[in-house]
Amino acid sequence: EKHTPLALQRHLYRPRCPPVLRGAFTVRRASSPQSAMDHDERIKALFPHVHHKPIVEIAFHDGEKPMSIGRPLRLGVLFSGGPAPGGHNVLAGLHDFLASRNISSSLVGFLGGPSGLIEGKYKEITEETLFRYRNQGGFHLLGSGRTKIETPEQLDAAFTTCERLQLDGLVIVGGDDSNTNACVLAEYIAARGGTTCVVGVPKTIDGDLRNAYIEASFGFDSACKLYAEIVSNLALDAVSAQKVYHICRLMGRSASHITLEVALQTHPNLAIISEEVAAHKQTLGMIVDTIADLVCERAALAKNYGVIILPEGLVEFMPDIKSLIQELNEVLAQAPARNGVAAGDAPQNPSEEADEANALGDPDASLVVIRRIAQRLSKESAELLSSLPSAFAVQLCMDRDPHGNVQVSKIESERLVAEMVERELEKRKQEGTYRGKFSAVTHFLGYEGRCGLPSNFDCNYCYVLGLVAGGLVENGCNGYIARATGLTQAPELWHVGGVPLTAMMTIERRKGRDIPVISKSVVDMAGPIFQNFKRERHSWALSDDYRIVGPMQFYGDGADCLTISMQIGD
Ligand code: FBP
Repeated sequence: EKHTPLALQRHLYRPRCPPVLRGAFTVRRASSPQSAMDHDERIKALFPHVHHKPIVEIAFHDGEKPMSIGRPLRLGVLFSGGPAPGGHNVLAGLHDFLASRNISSSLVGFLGGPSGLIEGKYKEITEETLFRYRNQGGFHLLGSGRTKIETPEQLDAAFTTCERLQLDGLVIVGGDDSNTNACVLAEYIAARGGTTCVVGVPKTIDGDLRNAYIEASFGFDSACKLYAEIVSNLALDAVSAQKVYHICRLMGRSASHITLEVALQTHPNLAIISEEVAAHKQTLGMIVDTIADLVCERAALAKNYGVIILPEGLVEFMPDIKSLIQELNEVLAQAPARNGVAAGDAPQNPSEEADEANALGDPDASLVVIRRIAQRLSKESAELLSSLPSAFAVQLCMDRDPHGNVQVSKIESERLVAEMVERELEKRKQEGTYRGKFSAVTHFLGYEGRCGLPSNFDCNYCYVLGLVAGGLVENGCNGYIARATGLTQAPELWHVGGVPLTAMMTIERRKGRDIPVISKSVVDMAGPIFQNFKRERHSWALSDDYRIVGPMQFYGDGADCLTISMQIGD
């Protein structure tokens, strides 16, 4: 197989890491036992075996003691949740750690995410299987999934697999929920007298697994660089052709870190940040007005083009849409939602009626059903539903998950906003307050950001996290997450070690139950990253101060540059 010079360069890239990880190292205590972020007593009661442990750090092996070869270890690893660039380098780090300590060690990868562990589906990871995946994007060597390990049956099945395969360690590569699950599993295994040590690795492009202990999740740096490249290309298109507004929705369901970072990198005319929308209780109408005002102001300067970015999770942060969704969930969940039509029976309730209209693909029937659903909503929500472009009303009422809930991530908020702005501008035209031309092209920048080539940073970071996770397992750090700190410095200067997962936990009420969770970090509006954006954004609105970032660099100047928000920190 012939490789391009870049492909070859990536295959041969040797991740940089702190020198301590290159030789035999020890893991030592670096703090007193850590309390949970909040609700310490409740967390203690839930995790008696893994709570109140100290932070640990990796340090040079004490030179006076003889260097020892590690005992052979058998390790399992799985990817959980959405892919993020760099995941394969976690496997590479784990593999190389094991190989460096004892060549009789082995690494198994569970297929398709946590379900692979539950069902005992795995494959051995050897240098031969791994070498083509080093420094490459995707999670496809193993696959990933969103199954959770939380019910008694799932926990028991996971435990059984660990016992059957005699795993010394299990490394779970995931986001906040997956690491919460990792902690639950660590506790469960310890309580049953198992010896498998569960260790987490912080992953997610969304960047919302970040707290006092974890500086960054892997994947964020690469995904933002790719999205920024695309947004700045669209900005160049806008200013060149001078005829359209590019409206882009960027991934990140719960937090707007990606949108904020891409805004800082590319200087769009407008960037909407969900956390600010929620804080200022901005309704859909207010957001539509903000965009329409911008379009009018730019039109007055003869600029009928521009770039607007918004986060994937926006709809859930607008108070009016949020209440509408909550009400719809209640009305539509009156009967189990199903795909397709009730066999033979006449529709019984809104949920079934919606299914039927949807299955028939009849837009008029759908609208009749939506009108009927609206009758069961509060006055405000009914009015909002009927004011939405019909495609969105249909999307809200008909596209539901297996629990009957509205699938918020499927809502094309960029199209919703574009259509409503168009309507608003038409109104202003009639009133004589606007005379420009508005044409919007919408984009969703999502999945393409999760599997691209990892940046040098993510290659290094993931490899280091893999090595560290191996070290944590070897030292029996059950219920820990691997970490590296000082990430704005050169990798050779990073500090590495582990933090007990319970130290990052609190209790939150979700779906009517109090449960232990690792909280998602959302954009801190008082923090330096948002404040920096707030200071700058006004100058981006009318001027075309687009920053054209170009493709991610892998060598030469700028190749090791971090995303702006990681450089500023919160
Ligand atoms: P993770 O938190 O699992 O890393 O996934 C993040 C994400 O990429 C979000 O940005 C997005 O909302 C979601 O995954 C989409 O997930 P799915 O693959 O299930 O459509």
